[in-house]
Amino acid sequence: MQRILITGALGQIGSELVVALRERYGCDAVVASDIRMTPARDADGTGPFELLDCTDFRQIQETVRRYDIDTIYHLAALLSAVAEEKPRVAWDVNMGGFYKVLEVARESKCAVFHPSSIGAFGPSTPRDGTPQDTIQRPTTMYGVTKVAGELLCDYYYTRFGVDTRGVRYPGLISYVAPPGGGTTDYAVEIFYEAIRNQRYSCFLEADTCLDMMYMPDAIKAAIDLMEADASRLVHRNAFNVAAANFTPETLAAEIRKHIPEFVIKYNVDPVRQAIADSWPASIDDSTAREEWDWAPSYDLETMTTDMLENLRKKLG
Ligand code: NAD
Ligand code: AKB
Repeated sequence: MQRILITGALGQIGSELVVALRERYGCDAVVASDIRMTPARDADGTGPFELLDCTDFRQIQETVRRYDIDTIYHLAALLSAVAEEKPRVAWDVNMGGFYKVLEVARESKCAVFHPSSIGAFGPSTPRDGTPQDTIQRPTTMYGVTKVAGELLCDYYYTRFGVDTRGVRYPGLISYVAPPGGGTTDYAVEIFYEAIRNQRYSCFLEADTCLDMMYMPDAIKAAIDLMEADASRLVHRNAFNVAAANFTPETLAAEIRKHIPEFVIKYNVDPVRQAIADSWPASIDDSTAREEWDWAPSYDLETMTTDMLENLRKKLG
């Protein structure tokens, strides 16, 4: 029986991963945790929740022992834009926290899911159709922690046999919880503003092309990889996964099919633009398709339709 701990469970991914894992393995089998507790809710409120700072080794160790955890989905981290504002904190949380999670996993023989990012690439990486194995010299603190995290995963697997697995997510789009301060956040904000005000001021340039993914596919990727037949996994860590590929202008045009009066303007933030410019325009996810049958369900059209429908319900 799986007994799962999720760190950073109140964030954009965790808010939906907790629900999906509880549906699959039972409510009591999934312990949600975060450094904060919102007054209104503790994850989805249907199972155990712990206040847990992932930089505190003892807290992780005690929680894993108390609940007899065998699998950790480690989501606690600072995202790219926030990490550029606070590089020291980003190093402490993204690197220090992950190292401690891996140490507890080694000690208690837990499997670990680690979400890396397209941010693990940099300006010297091939920009189009970025391969699975390629140059990784990121120029952001976020990217530095993601590459180091990928390497640590490989190290803990080969040196200690810890069952580490991970994907490189593109920008994630969802309506349940807001994004946590990334460079791709525009692709979520745009939907809120399209419904509320029929206009949006975008902080990236009109033709900034990036890979994106709808949250149901991101959740599926995490669970499918953790359940994949280990004997087929050549890479194990940091699989490129992609679903949709577009610019702000293309996304605005797609939204306009549903909200014809929608207008997009541009007020470019140089910091986030520089981060986006250092990332691939598109990544090649054929290795994930070969090794664990990765296949997304949503493209730009189906994601936009579903996002607008659900966000309209949410916003009343
Ligand atoms: P998020 O910012 O929405 O959530 C992160 C959560 O971590 C927050 O709830 C925060 O309170 C918590 N947290 C922060 N510091 C903590 C600490 N010291 N101890 C415990 N919890 C702490 O992030 P997310 O979008 O859910 O991302 C989760 C993971 O997925 C991150 O590693 C991120 O880099 C990665 N990722 C996300 C995206 C995306 O588009 N959302 C894309 C690629 C990779
Ligand atoms: C960010 O923009 O920081 C994240 C990511 C792609 O890692 N959404």
